[in-house]
Amino acid sequence: MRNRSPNQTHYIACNLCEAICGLEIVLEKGQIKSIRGDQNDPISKGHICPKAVALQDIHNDPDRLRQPIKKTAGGWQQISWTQAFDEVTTELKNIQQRNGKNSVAIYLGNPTVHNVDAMLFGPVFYRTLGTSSRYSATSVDQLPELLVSLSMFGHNLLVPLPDLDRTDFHIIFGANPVVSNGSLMTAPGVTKRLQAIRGRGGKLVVVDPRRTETAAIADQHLFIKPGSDVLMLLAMLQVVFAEKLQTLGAVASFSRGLEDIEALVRDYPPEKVAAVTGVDAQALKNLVRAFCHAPSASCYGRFGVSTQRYGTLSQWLITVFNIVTGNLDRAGGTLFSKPALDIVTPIRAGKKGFADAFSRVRKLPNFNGEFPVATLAEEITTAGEGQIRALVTGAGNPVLSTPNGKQLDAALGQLDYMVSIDIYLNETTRHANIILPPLSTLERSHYDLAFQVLAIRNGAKFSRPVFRAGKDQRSDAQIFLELGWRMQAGNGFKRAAGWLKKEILLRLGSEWILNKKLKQGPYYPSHGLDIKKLKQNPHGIDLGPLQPCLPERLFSADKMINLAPTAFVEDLQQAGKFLLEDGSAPTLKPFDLLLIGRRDPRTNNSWFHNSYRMVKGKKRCLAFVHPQDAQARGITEGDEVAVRSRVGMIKLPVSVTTEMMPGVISIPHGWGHAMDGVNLRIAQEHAGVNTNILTDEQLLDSLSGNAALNGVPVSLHKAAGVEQT
Ligand SMILES: Nc1nc2c(c(=O)[nH]1)N[C@H]1C(S)=C(S)[C@@H](COP(=O)(O)OP(=O)(O)OC[C@H]3O[C@@H](n4cnc5c(=O)[nH]c(N)nc54)[C@H](O)[C@@H]3O)O[C@H]1N2
Ligand SMILES: Nc1nc2c(c(=O)[nH]1)N[C@H]1C(S)=C(S)[C@@H](COP(=O)(O)OP(=O)(O)OC[C@H]3O[C@@H](n4cnc5c(=O)[nH]c(N)nc54)[C@H](O)[C@@H]3O)O[C@H]1N2
Ligand code: SF4
Ligand SMILES: [Mo]
Repeated sequence: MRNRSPNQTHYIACNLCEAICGLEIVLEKGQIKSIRGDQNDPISKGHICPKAVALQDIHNDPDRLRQPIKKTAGGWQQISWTQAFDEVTTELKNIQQRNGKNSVAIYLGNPTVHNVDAMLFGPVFYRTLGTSSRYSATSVDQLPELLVSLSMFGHNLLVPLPDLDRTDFHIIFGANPVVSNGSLMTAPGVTKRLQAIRGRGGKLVVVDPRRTETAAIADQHLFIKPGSDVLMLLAMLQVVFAEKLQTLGAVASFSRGLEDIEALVRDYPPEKVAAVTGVDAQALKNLVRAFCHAPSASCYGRFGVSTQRYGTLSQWLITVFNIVTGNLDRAGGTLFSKPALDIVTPIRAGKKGFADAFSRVRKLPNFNGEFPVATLAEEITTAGEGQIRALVTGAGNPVLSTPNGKQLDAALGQLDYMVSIDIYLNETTRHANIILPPLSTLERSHYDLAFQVLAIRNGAKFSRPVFRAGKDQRSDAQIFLELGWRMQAGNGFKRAAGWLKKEILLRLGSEWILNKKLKQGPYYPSHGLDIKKLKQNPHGIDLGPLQPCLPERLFSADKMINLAPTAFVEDLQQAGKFLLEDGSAPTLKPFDLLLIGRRDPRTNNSWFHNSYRMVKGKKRCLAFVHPQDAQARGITEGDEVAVRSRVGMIKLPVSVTTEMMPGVISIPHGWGHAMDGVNLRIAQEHAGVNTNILTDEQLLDSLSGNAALNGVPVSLHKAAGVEQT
């Protein structure tokens, strides 16, 4: 129950990151007085991080756009929504008429999945735009996990989730949840949950090239050379089979391919891979034995694993490791969720979901209808049939978030037309002809369609808007539906039908759709769970721990788990030879260090630096290197250094620390705001540099085309005397 007047206190889910913590927001005279963790949220139980408090800065930010702006010879000008919609759709139509549908591309960024209106109504616009030139932040992030789930379980969203609250042994590869608050595992207050594993006598092990904040609360940390996880995982599986520890447990009767896995891993004993991975063979064996002998165990790998050259193979082997140790679909192992509103629905008939088409220039496979964003720049700059001439971005900042950012920045400058649906004039949207700004988080209602599916505990929550939007503002629903019907091709009748559909959907709104789908969901019969019920429970509803649900939940045509998908096996056979012969990513002179990334509690990818409380204090855009690597180059703490890769060079200050593995350098992403034409006044004063000037658009996960943002070969020098290129 609300303990204050509803006009004063609001309970909502924070939708900045995947933890979806409950917030308590107290207003006084229409202004935010406080933002705290909602103690009565049954799942987040009061957890909050520093970013949630900055939601008020985004809301109040004078630089945030509230009305459309148009680039003119005399600078940016505010225009009416009607003019903006007219001009945007006329231009896009003309370009498509002249050059074909695919000449207009679309890129969707991360906040899209944190936005229920964009999830529900965006597709109306994408459909009438009718382009196959689609890209998103998925291919600089979790594409490998999705591909593994599709190939093994039959659906990209059937991601096995670690049962953190009940597991007895947890291994983390390439994730830093203490800082990131978790990804592909919605687990608010994750630090406490991880500490609780140890509290109940369990073990926590972290495998990471940096001794991270998560490693600091673990029983054991193992350094691993970036990009070599695939070898470590092969060796872990080799030990399982060599020591006859394999068991399929509950999934035995509907799994196939166990013998294939056994044959594949035979050639990778721990001793053979140790020189490449840097992981001691005995330590690896002990780890596997302890994992197998624990009452329950879960192995989890995330961003650092996915964004490397063998991202898909590594994610596959992590899933296989969980399965062959008997830990899939059991309490304390890994499980699937049972969401109140299920977005795991059958894939469109006639589509495989992967490699249904290949990109024009580099022939990279598409996934779920999207091409890898690493190929976007060349699709814009390479002339010929199908060349991209115009771009729509929605909630994305690819200039700062995708590999070879400088190349993409230049390519965006060559477009005939660009429109951005975004709340800021930033590094990417400065290239737009028109920017259409939707509402801010606090001005819209919300239901977490995606993250309830990825939650380690089933739950449901509906958030009402904290603030009423101004009358000149437009919601995502209004923007996408308006663009959608205006792009509707065909004659008068078809367009009239499109207009009618828009009007109906606008009237019904997302609430009506959510309510309808909740009523079709599994908790309507048992809990009466609909929108009304959620509104009566503003703190959210706990629907209990994850439960075994296989084989019913499988989407594969034969209702089997495929342990050894052919494409993965073939890719491994090719990669394996190379990995053992040459080491992980080749560290050829002059590129003798491997670059990895780093997150920080007060960043949110690229777009949270215009809040003073998020940037004040010590500089955080620093390169971290091991003392040995610094000394060899005459570098000391605080020096300005030059880091160079095949594609670019950046200069930034260095911090020398033994938390790094020797041979590895770490630089955070999301910085680099000192670009002409950006209007983020605070961010520009704390600009930092863009590490994606170094990441290489040619360095990809071999199977999926996901960007290998980690393990990039670079060189390091003192900056003095190094020419800017
Ligand atoms: N080197 C390196 N690169 C990385 C990463 C890394 O770790 N290292 N991380 C990668 C990952 S995991 C991700 S997810 C991507 C993110 O990549 P992107 O999604 O491309 O970038 P973001 O920084 O999330 O930018 C979000 C954009 O949305 C806008 N925005 C914010 N809220 C809203 C809203 O409600 N509506 C609309 N329409 N716009 C909004 C912001 O102004 C900003 O322009 O970056 C990736 N890039
Ligand atoms: N504060 C904050 N929180 C965030 C975000 C943010 O920008 N700031 N972004 C959000 C988003 S969009 C996402 S996707 C999640 C990501 O959340 P996480 O998956 O937790 O990702 P990171 O925190 O980047 O941690 C990746 C780890 O991988 C390690 N690593 C790098 N290369 C390798 C390798 O080759 N092998 C192994 N084993 N490890 C490697 C890095 O050292 C790092 O510690 O975070 C979300 N939460
Ligand atoms: S952890 Fe994520 S969801 Fe929770 S308060 Fe912080 S940003 Fe919001
Ligand atoms: Mo992400």
